[in-house]
Amino acid sequence: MKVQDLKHAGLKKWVDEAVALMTPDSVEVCEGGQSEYDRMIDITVKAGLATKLAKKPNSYLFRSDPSDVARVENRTYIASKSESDAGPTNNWVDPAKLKETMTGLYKGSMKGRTMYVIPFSMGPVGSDIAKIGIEITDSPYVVANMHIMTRVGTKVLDVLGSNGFYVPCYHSVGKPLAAGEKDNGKWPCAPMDDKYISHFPDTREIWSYGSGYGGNALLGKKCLALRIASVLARDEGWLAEHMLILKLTNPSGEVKYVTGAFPSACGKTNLAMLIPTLPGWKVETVGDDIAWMKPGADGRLYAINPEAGFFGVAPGTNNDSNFNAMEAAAKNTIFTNCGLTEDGDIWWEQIGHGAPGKTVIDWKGQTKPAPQTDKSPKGEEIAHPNARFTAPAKQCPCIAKEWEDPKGVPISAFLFGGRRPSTIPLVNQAKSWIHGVFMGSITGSEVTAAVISDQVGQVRRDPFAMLPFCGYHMGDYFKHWINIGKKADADGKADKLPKIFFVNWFRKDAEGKFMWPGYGENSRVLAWVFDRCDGKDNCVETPIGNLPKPGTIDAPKGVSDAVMKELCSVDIEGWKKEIADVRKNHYPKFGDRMPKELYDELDAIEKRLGV
Ligand code: GTP
Ligand code: SPV
Ligand code: MN
Repeated sequence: MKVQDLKHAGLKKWVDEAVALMTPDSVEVCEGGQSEYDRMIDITVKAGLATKLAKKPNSYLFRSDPSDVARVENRTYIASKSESDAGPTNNWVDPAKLKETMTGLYKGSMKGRTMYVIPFSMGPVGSDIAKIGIEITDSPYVVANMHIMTRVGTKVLDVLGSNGFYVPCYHSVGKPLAAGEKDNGKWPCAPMDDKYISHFPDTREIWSYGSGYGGNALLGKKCLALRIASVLARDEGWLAEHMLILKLTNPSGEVKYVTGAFPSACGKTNLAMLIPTLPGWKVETVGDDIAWMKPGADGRLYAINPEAGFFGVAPGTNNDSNFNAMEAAAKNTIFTNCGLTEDGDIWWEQIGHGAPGKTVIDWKGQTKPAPQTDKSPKGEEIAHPNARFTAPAKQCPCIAKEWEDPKGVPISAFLFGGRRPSTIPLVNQAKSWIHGVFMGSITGSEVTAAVISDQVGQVRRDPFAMLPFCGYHMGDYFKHWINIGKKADADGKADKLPKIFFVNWFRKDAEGKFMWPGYGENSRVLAWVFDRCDGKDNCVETPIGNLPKPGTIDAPKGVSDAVMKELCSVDIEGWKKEIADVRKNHYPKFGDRMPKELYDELDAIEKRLGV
């Protein structure tokens, strides 16, 4: 479709301005559909950027530039009008200044390339909860990924009409081509210091430059569905969260919907697609990364998955740990930074087997001896630790039938968690909504390879798993959560809100081994949560919250009763240290925007712990 055929006058003007600034060789409005997807892939194959996989139908492998393998938090900006609105956890630059700098970078940045204008819907097209974005990009890789991750095309323009609201999103890889120059197999991107992932919350705009990687370039995902949507949610009274959504059915056929907020690469996709080891239980997937939730007339929170695909972590995924993800990614899938086997298949660490043949090509394009097992020494991985698959959600064998229901699904429980080698128990139920908000606010986790950072492996506070994704002041975000509880109270519907739990699959023993087997065995915790929501007598009250009564979670094979006891008890000394750190280093960061209610919770837990 041509730009002059756009019916929305504001949109047409915005595209014309972008064309004048970025000077692409040609412009194309994406219509969606298989032939457009195939054409995008074909362009990348011809440019030497993608390899067709002989072993997986209609699937392709891309290798990015080594500098462009994950989100870049220190190049990510929340450019609100006032610095204080961005808060202490976001990078801030004056929006006018940032636009000036980036306009300089965008000038001529699409020379030698085609500009694609992608109309996309986050959420089912036309749903009341859905939001429309328009992404301008010079990357056919981005167009193809957006086709899988969002709903793209003319049908979105039809809903937008001639004056509808959309979030304008600029994206350029920042690598113009000189006359006759081609990518020639080299992933286009800009040097690190020229990369910018910028958000303008007051005007609801996104400007991304210099990176082609997922979270930096597929702008519907973290940029729109979390950073901008969190601001819309604050203003409109709903929640935009970094949460999976799952449907849990017990052996009697009763259903509850549960969400889980864990930081990047901490197990959302795996929990969302879990195959229970507990007989008779069933888990189905509604979403694996992002949840948008609105209060219904009945006082319950209804969640939709705004995405249409999975952008999942490849390493660690195998037929035992996540069979459903392997199936989802068995065809029509884009792989990024995985290894390539001699027979034309992907390979990664912990895929469950060594690589066939004599050699593999690693994520940097180097030929290496084929690994005999599925492990590689640290630093010598064949797949990048943040290698990803982009797979259509509808291909997932355990996708819930209601996953595209525009009304959303009513949530019974929120799980918060992270990678904590010590202190934090396997599962712990908050005593109340406000206690749950307190627990969400102090969440900590080891930093993973999902972000380019020298902190990888260190524990950092990641409140609500939203540290890199909250588009405004985190103190105000805590207040927003408190207000959801207050409003429910005022309406006499507090009992309709989800119950809040804290989980930790990542406790380690003295030898550094995981004490809990995780994956399918996490169903034991889900079952306990399910029963807790029904008020079953399966918990004991402790100073930190409600923990499982001994015997109410059966130990999985290989886990001794002593280990089970350790996982489900309160480490008083560890908690005293934890709380002291919150008091000294965490809460003071938020200054006078830190809600008093959470300081009251801090006082109360100190008292219970005997501080
Ligand atoms: P993002 O897509 O970055 O938001 O990640 P995510 O939260 O969806 O994480 P994902 O489920 O992809 O898991 C990340 C890594 O953690 C993978 O290597 C998994 O194999 C591993 N993992 C997931 N669940 C568990 C678990 O229960 N125990 C252990 N030990 N590892 C897990
Ligand atoms: C994450 O980092 O939380 C992801 C991958 O889900 S990305 O799309 O890059 O944000
Ligand atoms: Mn994520």
